[in-house]
Amino acid sequence: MSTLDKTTIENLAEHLENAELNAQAVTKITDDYPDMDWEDAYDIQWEIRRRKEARGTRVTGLKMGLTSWAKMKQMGVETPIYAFLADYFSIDEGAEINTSELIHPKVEAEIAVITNRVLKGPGCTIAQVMAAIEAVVPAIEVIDSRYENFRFDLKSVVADNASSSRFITGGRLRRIDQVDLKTLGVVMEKNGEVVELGSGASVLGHPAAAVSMLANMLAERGEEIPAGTFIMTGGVTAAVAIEAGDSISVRYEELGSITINVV
Ligand code: OOG
Ligand code: MG
Repeated sequence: MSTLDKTTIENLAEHLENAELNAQAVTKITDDYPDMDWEDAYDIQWEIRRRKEARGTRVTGLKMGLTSWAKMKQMGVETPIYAFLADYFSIDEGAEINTSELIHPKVEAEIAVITNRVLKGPGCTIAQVMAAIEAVVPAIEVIDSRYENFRFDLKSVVADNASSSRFITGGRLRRIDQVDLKTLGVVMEKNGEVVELGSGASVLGHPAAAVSMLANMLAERGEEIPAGTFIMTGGVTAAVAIEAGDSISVRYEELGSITINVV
């Protein structure tokens, strides 16, 4: 059930997208619309997606967020959410993260997958997801909430496309039978020092569970995960703030490493 009318959804989408494109923080939208509900929040996110696609931007992937306890605890929320990834979010490994384009970026170590068949809920299972994983890929996500001080509630962050901003893939690709997604270890280093570590099981007990949850959440809107979709399953550990001059390196068991330099 939505509570906001179409014009308000469109205005809020424009407002949040402008905050992203201009790298300018705004107050969280639930301050002005305290009664907005989940459907409103996703309506705003889908309207931002529609706006970008209408301008020729391509959606090149999907993500789940707030799937690990470390992330939930850090942000003070307990429900996973989904969002979309646009073509210009992708940065090649070796390229730099430019903080002048961002508000207050943080990095997350993520396990990503690429699927090879449609995944459709309701009732999508971990087993169906595992059978549909063509490749397991390491990723670093750069999140950048458009809200002041990176403070928000769930509805505000859903509307803000789950803070999505940039992501980097690299390392080495593996087939699903070459890794154990649960025990897959992840170590994040900032300027040569270990700052966060975890394993795949930190993500909803099994990273594939994040993908089945995504299929089941999309089904509520009559949507599915198309074959060939790149999906980030959510930060394994808490997110780490970055600033110009930092170097971030994440090592993934069996998947190599990804290093990014922040300028
Ligand atoms: C929301 C996005 C969370 C993840 O991997 O958990 C996310 C946020 O924390 O700003 O991308
Ligand atoms: Mg993330």
